[in-house]
Amino acid sequence: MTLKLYYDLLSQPSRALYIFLKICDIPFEQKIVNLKNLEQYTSEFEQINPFKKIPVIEHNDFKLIESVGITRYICREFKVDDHWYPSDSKHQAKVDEYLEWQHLNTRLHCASYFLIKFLNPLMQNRPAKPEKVAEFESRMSNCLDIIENVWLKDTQFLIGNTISVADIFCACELEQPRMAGYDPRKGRPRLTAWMKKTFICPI
Ligand SMILES: N[C@@H](CCC(=O)N[C@@H](CS)C(=O)NCC(=O)O)C(=O)O
Repeated sequence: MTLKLYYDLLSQPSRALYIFLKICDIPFEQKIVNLKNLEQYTSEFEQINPFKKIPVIEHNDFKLIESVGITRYICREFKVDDHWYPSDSKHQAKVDEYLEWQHLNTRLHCASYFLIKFLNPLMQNRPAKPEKVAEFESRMSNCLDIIENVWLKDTQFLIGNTISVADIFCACELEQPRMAGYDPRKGRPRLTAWMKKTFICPI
């Protein structure tokens, strides 16, 4: 049984899966799809994912896109320590709650800020418009406040006091604003403590 991961470490959901597979000691073949070289648009890759996005896995003849769905599949098919994606129905549902929420929150807002502030100006060779940056920063900041005040209100990790895949997904998204010069820790003590634990990941 071979598992292939199509990825590029520039991509946050790719990074989340890459880290998860490594941390769980699950062997996989690395298939880099270089986004900078637009390899996601080649006809060869279009056969693998008609939506031209990464990550994708191939497990023998079985192909799967969408990082969250892939994560759940990996947890069913491979030996993964329970705390990453708990088998207890209610505990698992809480991890799923974050994984569903993050698409239109952490992921959307951190990625949009990164695009407006950093990537678009770099690609288009012209400075970002300050009012646009401020607008996207404010949306992202509201979302980070929700992580601080709701998700991390009384717990050390996003779901309870043990690390789960939710923390890996969140950490990978929070690297985007950091690369664009925004420090999510400022004024957020719970997020700061969580980042210290999650980014080093002592398990
Ligand atoms: N919902 C998808 C998102 C996948 C996605 O947006 N991938 C981006 C990289 S982060 C991509 O491949 N972009 C290439 C493009 O749009 O050209 C998932 O979680 O897997």
